[in-house]
Amino acid sequence: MAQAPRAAQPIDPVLVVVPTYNERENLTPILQRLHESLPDVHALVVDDGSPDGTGELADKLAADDDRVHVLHRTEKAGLGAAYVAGFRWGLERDYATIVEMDADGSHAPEDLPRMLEALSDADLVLGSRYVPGGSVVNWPKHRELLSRAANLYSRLALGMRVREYTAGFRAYRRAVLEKLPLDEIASRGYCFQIDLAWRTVKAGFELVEVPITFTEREIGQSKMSSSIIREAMVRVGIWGAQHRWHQLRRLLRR
Ligand SMILES: Nc1nc2c(ncn2[C@@H]2O[C@H](COP(=O)(O)OP(=O)(O)O)[C@@H](O)[C@H]2O)c(=O)[nH]1
Ligand SMILES: [Mg+2]
Repeated sequence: MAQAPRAAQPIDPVLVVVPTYNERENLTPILQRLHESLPDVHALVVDDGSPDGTGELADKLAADDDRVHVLHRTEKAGLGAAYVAGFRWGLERDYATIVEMDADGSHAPEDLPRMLEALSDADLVLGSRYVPGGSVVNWPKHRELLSRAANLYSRLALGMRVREYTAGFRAYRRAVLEKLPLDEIASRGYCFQIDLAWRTVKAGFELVEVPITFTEREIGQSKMSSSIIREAMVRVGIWGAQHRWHQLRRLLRR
């Protein structure tokens, strides 16, 4: 059966997947803000056995609120694996849109209605810091430099017209996640975001970026590490080399 045109496909119901590792202090306020901003959306907390009790807190919040769900995983396996598990959970149910959002308050739920509106003309909406109107608040200079470098590197390697490949606040139409081979996604750390943006565009879906304000966390610790950076550099380098090789072969065949 032919797919209905995008505009005819529903955006609701919406599931917001929130991965957590040691975010006990941040979880209640972020879910509260989410539901103040969008009362009808559901949230799925994907906790990797946080030692600080985030998972138990999530269970309590879920017991009191039908809009909150929890997926417990036994060990810290990286952001990518947590999101893939969350996406599968959403796809097994009837959600039309699946959102990625951090638990630490860096992604403002108040920006989400605008992002969802932009889905009427797109299949994937990225909340971007680096498009006009986007901004960063309280981010240490070294983190901004690292992020800018990662995005420049990704642009040089992959050549897509995307300003923020690494955006971690984003909304997917269900059709995108149904089509992408979730089983094959091996990216564990933050290069998961680059991986999915790249696969989405290669699969022929429409990606748009809308400006957001990113505010560095006030409570808890970042899980960024040198192994996460190394993983991204190696994987993006390989994808870039493969992409350029295919381009060259196409050119030579002409
Ligand atoms: N479930 C799960 N969540 C994670 C993992 N690593 C990071 N997160 C969550 O992903 C979000 C972004 O991580 P964060 O450490 O704030 O990254 P930063 O903003 O780049 O410094 C937060 O909600 C974290 O709790 C992980 O291995 N498993
Ligand atoms: Mg953070």
